[in-house]
Amino acid sequence: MSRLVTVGAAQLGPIQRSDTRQDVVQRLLALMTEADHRSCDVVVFPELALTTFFPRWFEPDITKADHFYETQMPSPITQPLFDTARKLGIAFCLGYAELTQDGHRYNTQVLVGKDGSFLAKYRKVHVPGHEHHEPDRPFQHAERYYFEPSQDGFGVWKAFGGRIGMMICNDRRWPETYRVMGLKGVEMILCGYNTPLHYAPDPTQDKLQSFHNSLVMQSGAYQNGTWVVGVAKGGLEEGVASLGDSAIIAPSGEIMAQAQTTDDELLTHRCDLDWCNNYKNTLFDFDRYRRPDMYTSITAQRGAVID
Ligand code: CDT
Repeated sequence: MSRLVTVGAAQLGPIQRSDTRQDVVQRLLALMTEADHRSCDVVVFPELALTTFFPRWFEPDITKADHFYETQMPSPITQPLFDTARKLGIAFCLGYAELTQDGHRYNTQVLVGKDGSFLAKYRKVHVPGHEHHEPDRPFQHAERYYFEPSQDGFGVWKAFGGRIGMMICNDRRWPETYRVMGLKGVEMILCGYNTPLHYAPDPTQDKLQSFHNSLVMQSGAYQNGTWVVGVAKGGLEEGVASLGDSAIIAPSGEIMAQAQTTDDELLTHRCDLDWCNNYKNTLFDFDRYRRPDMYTSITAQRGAVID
């Protein structure tokens, strides 16, 4: 028996500051329509998919950036996404900046079901970058100013006949992200990202952006026996070049589909969730082979610690 989920990784090209939400929603709807033609069950959009990646600018009065955030989901502008999900019978996963009623700011991703109903919300745990203006950088990465890290941790939800998890961009670089979800039996992780090619704190990493992106998602998939769907907002956005390379990765760690452009592009794959068991029940049978007693405390280690 197979549990098949056809997933669409809906990569976006750049969103410029002058692009309206309505413009962007039209692009997302076009990708959903194409996903329908390609029989997708679920479409995954990138991190902060409704606006330009605004943490590249430092705005000392944060309230002047409020217009980049959503205060409700759906809103009158995003409602067509929910209506289209229901009409086409396609679920979607969408990243956006969230401003809550009580003034909290999160980097958020929602999962919406095939009937247009809300299934799950995830807020980014690993928030990278810096809190203060750093004028020597060619552009800012002030995510830690614009977003607070989530205290909710990593959820795994039952959907599409399997166990679905979510993570956002920098989360994908941390093995704990995958392992916490892996311990909850995750079978498909949905991840949106915005990754500038230039990393100001250590430019030697610039040429490795594509390699590191694949490295972390392929190893996270393999070591936890799960599908990983990584979806970029790529291309040249407000003068900043960002990585494309969206990919659908199997529990074997193999890339089954990968973006060829840094523009709006839909990649699809028919994912068999039962393939996860080939890894979860063998090499990565956690109950049989993991050694949590060896991981919980450094004092549990009998080996030498070299000063
Ligand atoms: N959006 C996001 O998390 N981007 C980071 C960029 C590197 S940290 C400045 C990433 O991990 O891809």
